[in-house]
Amino acid sequence: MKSVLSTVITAADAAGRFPSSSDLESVQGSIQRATARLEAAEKLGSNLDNVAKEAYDACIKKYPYLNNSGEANSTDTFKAKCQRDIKHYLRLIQYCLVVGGTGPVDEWGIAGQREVYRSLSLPTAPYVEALSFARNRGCAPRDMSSQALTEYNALLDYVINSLS
Ligand SMILES: CCC1=C(C)/C(=C/C2=NC(=C\c3[nH]c(/C=C4\NC(=O)[C@H](C)[C@H]4CC)c(C)c3CCC(=O)O)/C(CCC(=O)O)=C2C)NC1=O
Repeated sequence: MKSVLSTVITAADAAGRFPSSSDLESVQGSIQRATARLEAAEKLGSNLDNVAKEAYDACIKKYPYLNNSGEANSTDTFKAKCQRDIKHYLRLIQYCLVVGGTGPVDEWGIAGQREVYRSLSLPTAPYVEALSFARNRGCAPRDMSSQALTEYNALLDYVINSLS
């Protein structure tokens, strides 16, 4: 799996050199943020079902047409899949917080997502709305420290951008 360390080492290796001091500084910076990221991972994990449910409710509220017959939130199966998809993204964000890089969401969430949604005729705007709701909902210090929230929000932004 990709992590901050393996990414830096692989890149240096591919260029046929040892990691430079700026490579190592970037690793060090990342390690210093590890406490904040692990806090965010833990707090998100303990509340993930609620965060996903709220995000789902917010996106359906914004796009109520999705409930219409034939649309993507019209059956119990579709509703469950929509909530599951949102949960997948949050779970992948949690993995990214733990490893300190975007590897998990790049590999399992973002690669190929457009093709999947296009082939299923799923609109991406509701995903953007759901994740944006989560993005604006998190509050420091109520939910986590401000450093932890910064790390969490950066990953939400990253996924939102990939879907926008
Ligand atoms: C780990 C990463 C990962 C992601 C992200 C993922 C997404 C994903 N969502 C799917 C389906 C789906 N996703 C939705 C979701 C929605 N319905 C709505 O109203 C909204 C637009 C949206 C929620 C925000 C629906 C309705 C389906 C079923 C579509 C169909 O069968 O036609 C499918 C097709 C396979 C299946 O039906 O399970 C994939 C691959 N799968 C993964 O493994």
